[in-house]
Amino acid sequence: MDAGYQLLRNWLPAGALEPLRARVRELPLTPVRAKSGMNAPYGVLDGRRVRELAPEIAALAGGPMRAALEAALGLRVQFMADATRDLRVQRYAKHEGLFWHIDGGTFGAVLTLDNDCGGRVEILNPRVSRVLGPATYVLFPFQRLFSLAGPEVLEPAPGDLMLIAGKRVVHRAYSPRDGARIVIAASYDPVGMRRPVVRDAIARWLNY
Ligand SMILES: O=C(O)CCC(=O)C(=O)O
Ligand SMILES: [Fe+2]
Repeated sequence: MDAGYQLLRNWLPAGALEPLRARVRELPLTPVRAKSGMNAPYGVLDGRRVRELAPEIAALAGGPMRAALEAALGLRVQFMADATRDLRVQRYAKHEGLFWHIDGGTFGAVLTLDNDCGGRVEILNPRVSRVLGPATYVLFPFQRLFSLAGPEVLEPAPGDLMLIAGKRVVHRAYSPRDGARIVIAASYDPVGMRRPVVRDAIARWLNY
């Protein structure tokens, strides 16, 4: 993953998409509201609730999605050791999404189930990300600056799996039109990695 990401088109076997999508559509996502311009709104169901309500989604993220990431990396990974943030179902309606950020987990796998809103992911290359990564915390009022840095723009279709070195490359999700993009997103660390204690505490305080 030299570019910091890989998009596996049509990763989900035909026949698996419809039932999974129907299952995810019935889950009760919680709206995340925009807090004083620090984030964009979107809907989310966190890892604890996903495991309670839809254990088969946790099995998908802990099994085949993880295996796809391991194959791409040539490295063993496990869920990030945080049962709230390691797995989410996320829904971005028109003008919703995630501001430019880097992830808490080292790697991510994001399976798109619905995308009828032109929903996209934009990713800055690793070189630019090295410079701008730390600035995601202070430049959140100036989102346009990141967009000027020439991101790769992906428009994942239902069934596509995106693998991303989410802590290394600055990225965002955005839905420009009516409709919604719905994803299963999971975060992983290399097996045996120690989590940064202080950074995790701050992330939990900011996110939930
Ligand atoms: O929706 C996506 O494709 C990206 C999600 C993401 O960046 C995240 O959950 O951290
Ligand atoms: Fe992310």
